Amino acid sequence: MKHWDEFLAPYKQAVEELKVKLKGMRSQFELENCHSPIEFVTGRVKPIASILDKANQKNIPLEKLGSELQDIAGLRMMCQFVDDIKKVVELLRKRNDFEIVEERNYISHKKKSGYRSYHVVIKYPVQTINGERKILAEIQIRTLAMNFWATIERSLNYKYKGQFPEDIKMRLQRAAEAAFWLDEEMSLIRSEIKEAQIEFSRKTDSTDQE
Ligand code: 0O2
Repeated sequence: MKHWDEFLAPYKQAVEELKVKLKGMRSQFELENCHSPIEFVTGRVKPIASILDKANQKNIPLEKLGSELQDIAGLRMMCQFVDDIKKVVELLRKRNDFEIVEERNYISHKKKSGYRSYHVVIKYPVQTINGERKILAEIQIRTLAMNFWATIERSLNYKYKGQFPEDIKMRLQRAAEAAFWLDEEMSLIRSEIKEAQIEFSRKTDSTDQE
């Protein structure tokens, strides 16, 4: 147990630090009174049982967990609109407090399950009393609709251990499509709002000049 505590300590520290940093990005948008592409941020250290399950599934020996399991430290950034995801990824790419080692785009290439999300794997330096340690962390960026679907699918997966009955499988596929269309509709409404705002500011400008 002490061994796990020691192993997980830098991951816990990284998750805490990254939550503060990523939530800080949202606060900065609020301060500037502009639309924040980040709705909320969550973070977790993978439970030991899940680490062992995944290591087993992927044939990862325990001594290679740190270098091969990328999501022991996991962060999620939720966005309102699909376009916001791109903005968040660009903001992450500009940061110099970590290095991006991999990006996986499950939005343009959704998973067979129907899962959509953008994954950014980073190498994050943690300062410890024994010096710096660089650890891997995974940031998942997704819309509220993608998150809703993934959360429900995850709990069903837990219940059925991945062996979904056919009717549930079909409903999940339909729900994934519904989540996709919800994102599409919201994006369209969003451009409507933008256009209305431009129109409104043009009108107020011209009345000011009269
Ligand atoms: P948890 O409970 O979130 O920790 P893989 O081989 O596909 O399992 P890999 O290669 O490690 O995964 O990387 P990937 O696919 O980029 O990231 C895996 C993580 O993405 C998962 O972690 C989930 O968080 C999420 N994810 C991927 N596919 C699905 C899916 O079909 N449904 C849901 N709900 N989430 C998914 P874990 O460890 O599986 O789970």
